Amino acid sequence: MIELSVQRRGLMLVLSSPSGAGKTTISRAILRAEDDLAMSVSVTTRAPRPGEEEARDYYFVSEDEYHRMVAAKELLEHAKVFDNYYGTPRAHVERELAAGRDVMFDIDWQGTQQLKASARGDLVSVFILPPSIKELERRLRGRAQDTEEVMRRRMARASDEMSHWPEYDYVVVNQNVDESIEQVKSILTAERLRRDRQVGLVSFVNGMRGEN
Ligand SMILES: Nc1nc2c(ncn2[C@@H]2O[C@H](COP(=O)(O)OP(=O)(O)O)[C@@H](O)[C@H]2O)c(=O)[nH]1
Ligand SMILES: [Mg+2]
Repeated sequence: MIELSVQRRGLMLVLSSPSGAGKTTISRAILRAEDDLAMSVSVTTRAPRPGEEEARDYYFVSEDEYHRMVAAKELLEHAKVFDNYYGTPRAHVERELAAGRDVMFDIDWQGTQQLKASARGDLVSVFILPPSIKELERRLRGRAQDTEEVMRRRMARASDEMSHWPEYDYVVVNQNVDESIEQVKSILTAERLRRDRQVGLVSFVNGMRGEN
């Protein structure tokens, strides 16, 4: 049996959320479950946290290197988030999309706006909200041994980031992580089936009609 597949245009799946809403857990699970989906690994000038790995979590770069990449237009989008610089290396994303694979991004609202401006038709954006502010605070506390002052700043940032939800195509409230994973997978499945992304449809259907 030959495997039939209609040639498809790769899409860009953006996940944004305030820190602590569960985005990393969700994106890792989706990456494991989905074929034809690559993760965009960003560059950042912030220091690696314990447990973070070069090239898996981020490419950790100096500020000089970051500014060089910006000037050389090697970043598809870039932004200062809180106290550090972040950006999406362009070459990897373009290679994956050209090969018909989808690419997932964990970027903030500033980066999402830039991608929207440069690639609206290929972009699918999802905002992940925590189920409540209490739960967000609990998750942020669980993760670090921060002082009260640092904790207050993290909550204020989360609140700022959260205000950007209306700029996204989809919103998932992460009450139950397994359910949220299924919901994001459903978004991906539906978006892959959009008529205008299935660029091989004309020849596919013409081929069938010509066979009669
Ligand atoms: N615009 C943009 N934002 C990014 C990029 N990489 C990560 N971010 C965002 O920067 C923020 C801080 O990320 P991180 O330092 O990993 O801390 P986190 O809040 O614990 O996830 C998050 O909102 C990320 O989505 C990037 O390449 N571009
Ligand atoms: Mg992160």
